[in-house]
Amino acid sequence: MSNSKRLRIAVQKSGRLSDDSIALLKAIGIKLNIRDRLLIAHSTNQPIDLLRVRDDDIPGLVMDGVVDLGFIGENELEEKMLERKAAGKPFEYEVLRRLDYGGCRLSIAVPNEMDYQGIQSLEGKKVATTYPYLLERYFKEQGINAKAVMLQGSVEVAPRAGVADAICDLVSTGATLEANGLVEKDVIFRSKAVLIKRADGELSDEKETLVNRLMPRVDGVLLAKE
Ligand code: PRT
Ligand code: ZN
Repeated sequence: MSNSKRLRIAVQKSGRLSDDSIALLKAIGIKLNIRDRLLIAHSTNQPIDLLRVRDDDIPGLVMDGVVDLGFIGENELEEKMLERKAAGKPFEYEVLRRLDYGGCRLSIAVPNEMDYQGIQSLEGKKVATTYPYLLERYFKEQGINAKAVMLQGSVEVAPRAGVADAICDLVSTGATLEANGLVEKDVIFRSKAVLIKRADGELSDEKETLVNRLMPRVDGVLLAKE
């Protein structure tokens, strides 16, 4: 549990959300001494520590109360929430702010040559994805009997490799789909980065005060960029 007196914030160590998240923390006046290989970074002017981890770990760290705040993509957050709910683990969190970076969509894409007449064309088919819970929820909502096949990487090559009939993956420009002979069909989830807080009511008064002092600064930075 996060019983340290210092506010603990989880950020992606190295990836698409890292630079913008660190830039936001710096823009709200938090001085950070980040050393590349270290898991922990201490602020030099605030009682704040950063935990630098893989993005996949961030929802769980917040939901288990190991950290107080976290920067995470809504896609990963929602997937992990569904996974933890199914496993009977704590899955609560509070969104403090939706941010202006990390934008992408989770979409179903099919091979160019497939005769796709809508989601019903996937009846009885296999769809490769890193987001099986989000995808199966969508299938259920649509009343489709299709199977989500979990792949941690290289999802876009699954149809060519004969592993699946279609894919469901994150898209931003669409260049990756095009390069792999795939066409985007159904957007199942739209995502941005969010700043979340543990929702178990365990933040000390000091930490709560600090968070309440920082949030108007976050709003100021977001507003200035509009
Ligand atoms: O190592 P770690 O586990 O921390 O990182 P990761 O490799 O899991 O994640 P990372 O850094 O790739 O992405 C982190 C988050 O950034 C995602 O969870 C999304 O919330 C967000 N994001 C925004 C994206 C994209 N845009 C994106 N385009 N994440 C991934 N992609 C990938 C996508 O999977 C596909 O392979 O980029 C490719 C498609 O891009 P386009 O431009 O060709 O469409
Ligand atoms: Zn990841």
